[in-house]
Amino acid sequence: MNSYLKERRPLHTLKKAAESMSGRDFIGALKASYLRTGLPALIAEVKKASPSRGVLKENFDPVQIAQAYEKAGAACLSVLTDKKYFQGSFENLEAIRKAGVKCPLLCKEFIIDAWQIYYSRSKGADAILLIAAVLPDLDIKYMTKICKLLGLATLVEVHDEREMDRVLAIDGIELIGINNRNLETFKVDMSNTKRLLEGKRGEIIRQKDIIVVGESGMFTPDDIAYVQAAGVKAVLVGESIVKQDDPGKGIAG
Ligand code: IGP
Repeated sequence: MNSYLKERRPLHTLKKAAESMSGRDFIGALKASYLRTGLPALIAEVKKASPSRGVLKENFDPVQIAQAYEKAGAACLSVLTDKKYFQGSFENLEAIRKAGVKCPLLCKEFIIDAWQIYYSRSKGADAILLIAAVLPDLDIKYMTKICKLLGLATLVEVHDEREMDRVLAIDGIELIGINNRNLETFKVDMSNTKRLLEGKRGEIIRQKDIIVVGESGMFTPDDIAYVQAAGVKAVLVGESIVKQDDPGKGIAG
């Protein structure tokens, strides 16, 4: 069950709590980092476990990991809140926010209901994830509008050409994530990013000034260089850095 339902908070107080949160500029932080370094901005993921790999980190301390990422130069952080598949929690998101981490935070939750957006914001999110594979176009459009009202960024995730074309047809999309991992088979294929940014699609993305985030399965500087050459200006990395003894070192390397 969704946490916001479990808490049984009346919706008007949830709306107030969400609206009273001050946010950080997620997209601005990505752009600034890319301009400063000439390399894809890093969204470093606080991830305890995954359905394909099981537990990635024993003695998982979300605040410590977030602080190490920030110190090592991550532009933004992604915090998994989904419990069932990733052993994450909204408590982790809130704790990271309250610990004074300044990087803008992406809340990694499977959002299917607009109230989850308010809940995420009330727990400290600066951006949320919308997965094109599970949401109809109208929901993406409507939820993106709600996020704009609340000052949140939306990362709309696609995996294939069909989803990319659907999302490119929606007005107001500023950030698109291309997931290199097939969510049904868990297979990672980096050339997915390249394929989806070729030709007409790449042109539309440049025209609309959309930032593309390469997602999943990146382990080496060559992987980052590959997706950068394909046209991404940001990358979302979890497993390869969270697994290091010192997650900050994982970034530096
Ligand atoms: C990070 P990786 O392979 O570096 O740990 O991947 C991130 O891309 C991945 O966690 C992710 C994800 C998602 C998780 C991408 N899209 C949607 C949950 C839901």
